[in-house]
Amino acid sequence: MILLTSALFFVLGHVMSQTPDNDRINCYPEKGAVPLQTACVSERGCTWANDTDHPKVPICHYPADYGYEVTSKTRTVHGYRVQLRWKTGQSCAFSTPVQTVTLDVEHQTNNRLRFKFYDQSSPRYEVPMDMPGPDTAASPEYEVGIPDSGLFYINVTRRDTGTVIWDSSFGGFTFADQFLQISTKLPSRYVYGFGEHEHATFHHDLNWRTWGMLTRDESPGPPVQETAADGTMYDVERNNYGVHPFYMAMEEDGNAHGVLLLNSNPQDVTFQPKPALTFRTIGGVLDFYMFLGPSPEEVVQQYTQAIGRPFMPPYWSLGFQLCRYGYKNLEHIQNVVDSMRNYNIPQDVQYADIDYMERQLDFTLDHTNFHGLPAYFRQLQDEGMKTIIILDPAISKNETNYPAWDRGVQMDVWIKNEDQSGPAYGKVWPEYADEFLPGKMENASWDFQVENYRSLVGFPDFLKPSTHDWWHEQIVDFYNDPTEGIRFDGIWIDMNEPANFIPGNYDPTTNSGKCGNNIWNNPDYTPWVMGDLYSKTICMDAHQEGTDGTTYKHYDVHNLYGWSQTPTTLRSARVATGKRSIVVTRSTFPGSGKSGGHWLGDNTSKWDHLHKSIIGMLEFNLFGIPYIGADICGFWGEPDREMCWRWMQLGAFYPYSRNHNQKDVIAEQDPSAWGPEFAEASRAVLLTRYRLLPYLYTLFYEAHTKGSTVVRPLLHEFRTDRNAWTVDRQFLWGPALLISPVLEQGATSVTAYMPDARWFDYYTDSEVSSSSRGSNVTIPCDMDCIPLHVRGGYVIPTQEPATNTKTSRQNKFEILVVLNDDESAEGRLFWDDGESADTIESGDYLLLELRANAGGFTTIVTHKGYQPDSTTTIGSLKVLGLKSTVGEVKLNGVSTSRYTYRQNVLHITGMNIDLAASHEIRWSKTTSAAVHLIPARWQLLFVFAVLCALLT
Ligand code: MIG
Repeated sequence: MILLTSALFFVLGHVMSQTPDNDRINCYPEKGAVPLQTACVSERGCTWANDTDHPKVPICHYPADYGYEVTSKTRTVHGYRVQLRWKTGQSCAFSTPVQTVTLDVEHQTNNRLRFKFYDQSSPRYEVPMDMPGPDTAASPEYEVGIPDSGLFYINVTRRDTGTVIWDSSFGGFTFADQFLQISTKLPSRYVYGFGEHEHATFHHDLNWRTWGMLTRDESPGPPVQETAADGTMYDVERNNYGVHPFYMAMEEDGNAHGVLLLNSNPQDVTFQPKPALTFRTIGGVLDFYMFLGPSPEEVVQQYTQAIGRPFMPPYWSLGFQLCRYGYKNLEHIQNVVDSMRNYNIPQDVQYADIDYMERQLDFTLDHTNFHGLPAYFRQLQDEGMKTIIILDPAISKNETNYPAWDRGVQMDVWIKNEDQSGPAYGKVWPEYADEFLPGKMENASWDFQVENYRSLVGFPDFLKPSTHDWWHEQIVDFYNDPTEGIRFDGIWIDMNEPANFIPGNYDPTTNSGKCGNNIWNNPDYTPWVMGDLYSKTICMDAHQEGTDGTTYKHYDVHNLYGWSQTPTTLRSARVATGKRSIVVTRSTFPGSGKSGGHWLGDNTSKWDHLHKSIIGMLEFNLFGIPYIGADICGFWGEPDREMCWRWMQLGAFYPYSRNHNQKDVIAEQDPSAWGPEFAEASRAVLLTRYRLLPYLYTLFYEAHTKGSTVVRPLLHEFRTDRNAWTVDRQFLWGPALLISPVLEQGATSVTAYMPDARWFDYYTDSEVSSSSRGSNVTIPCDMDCIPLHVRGGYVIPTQEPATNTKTSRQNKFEILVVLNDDESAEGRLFWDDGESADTIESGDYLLLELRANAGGFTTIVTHKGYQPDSTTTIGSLKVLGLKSTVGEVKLNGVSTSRYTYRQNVLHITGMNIDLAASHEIRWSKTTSAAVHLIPARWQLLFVFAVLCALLT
């Protein structure tokens, strides 16, 4: 390597830079920009260098000394306050740099660090989210480095290993009004998170990839093409429904940390192969929270401690759920439910999509096609099933006597236009009443329909307290209305990005959308999101209101729309139903997991979406939203039978297991629609799910109380195993159940990675050869198969299944003990009535510790606040992995003969012992086996001793 003495030099006509390719932070980051040398150097203050062949290395990049200088650094109670000054005369490509920026470093706890850049002299927008403040940090796991003077940078080192986990010593740090940027080096190439997007792999591709974050009604799929300034095409990754500026990164030694940028403005991140990461946002402040782990699981626990722990779902919501868009009438739903029952396929929940409404108006019923729906849903409930209805946020203004609109006006709930002269109108689903329709044309183009059929709608401002009252009133009234209403059990909230079918606010002159040309709608820098900021939504300059007279630009809070709707919807559903309820929301933000689950949106009935759904599921577990699943068998497009079959097998292991279909799809894709063989395969895999539900439910208890993941990436359990860092075609339920689904057409086997642990085949109880530990195995897998393995060291509570949870909950428990190499195992069972609200808070639950070793198994009741029905006992116990034979079994001190011991599997049946009591089950070896364990030279002595003992 040549020693460089100046910043630039020329070789063969190329402008060279001394900054290595992978250290170059792009100074022309805007979409479709064509960098110009003069502008780069004179307007942007950047370095021009075209000395690379790599098409993605930026030609125009920030000089290493671009940024702020430290003017003072003082100690504070919890850390430091640092004052920064924009370097004199430095250019900024986008908006106005804040001249004096304050950085507060807070050592919040030993494992949580916050550092926040803001403008002390002029308050800026900050996310209205309750985050915990500083607590004690007596011996922090991190150390923060900031120079006392000169060019500013910040680095963070993990104390006990010396690993630098954050290092912003790159050029380009900017804190301008509408362009805030900071870059950091990454400690490894293994980075996970950021959303919501469809990623091709769970670990990020760091080869110059940019991901925009702006909540948008956008189906997951491949990048879209947009046209650059010079007419060439470039790719933009799709920004999907939610926004999660959070990542977790591995360090080379298997430690992990997480970073949240608490910022809700439109933003993007760019990875480059240094490895490094650049954050760019166009408003708010740079408020970082760092979580030190050190295990990936601890990162998520610490992250959810800060943003809020996941809600506890009702037990029924872990059952199988069925939905489609385009049920034609009540009979259509009834036929599907009947057909499910005819095949005895488990089902807990039946949905109604917007079809049930009159002209897609919230809180109405289509009396022509769904007149009997409320009665039918009550009947299903009486039979032990549950129901979920959809609600969209946008409310039509073109109705007469429509309480949802009229009360909304009275209570002043609508998001307003910029000058606050009225609501910011859009057009979404709701249609005009027939008498207002200018000649309905069913086969008209989408644009024609939107222009001519669709009403103007207002968007409730869910940041505003009066909107919560209004929404609550509508939900409760609808629930209780004897003619119009539906007694749902849960609510599904859709279109809450918020989605709008016209670009921006309704403009009567064009009969379409339009936004004023200003810094909110057309900022200098538009992050890498599809289209304009306001495409598919309302204008960014729209006016919103918070508590105590706070006002917001939609620009700042657009990403919070679904986030602000979810908790209030859950509260209303709880009040209406008087029970624990559930909300499934399309748009999410950090903290959404406290009150909502999520489905991965409008996926496609294509094979690759099986794999993508696993990645999405793993990501949402990182985001603290473990109640997650994808539309089983796909939303768009006609499903293929084999694909749908395999998808039912995979989907049986989504925490949120729902088969859902699009309206125009002709095929029914529910598991009863494909004939008896398909039905039988779906029934079998769903029964396996139902058998495992006590374990899944307990994992949700742990997510709710400790913030653990439910669906867990392999790397969370095997963090020092590099192979596990990239596994995303398999996943775990908690620590103990490994799921290795078939994801390819025509496959008759699965290649599964078996991390270094003791594993048993769930179905056959046979042990996986110890030589396979830490390697790939090929598992033959016919159409009936989805490989499941249980892990040594864990006790898994299961229950005899049934076709819905109301019944299965009364069946006997079957405890599965899977011994580790040292013949120990442990686990837990959380159990309550499954549907009362706040049982954990009120203590109305049962918690059992389950422990086993070579000689026995105990259940210890550690919390006894619930007594199950007398039928719900522990019926059986199965112990895998014993190393010696069993000759005697004692149940609470009493010998029993109701057991078998075959091929190292002890199976004790007919136990029927009270679930809510502590028990001890002992087993011992037969004498001959015991003698076997004694070294040969002692055997004679042993026999002698036994004889003596017998004689005395
Ligand atoms: O514009 O309610 O993602 O699950 O079936 C489509 C109809 C509106 C989008 C949701 C989808 C739902 C559909 N909705």
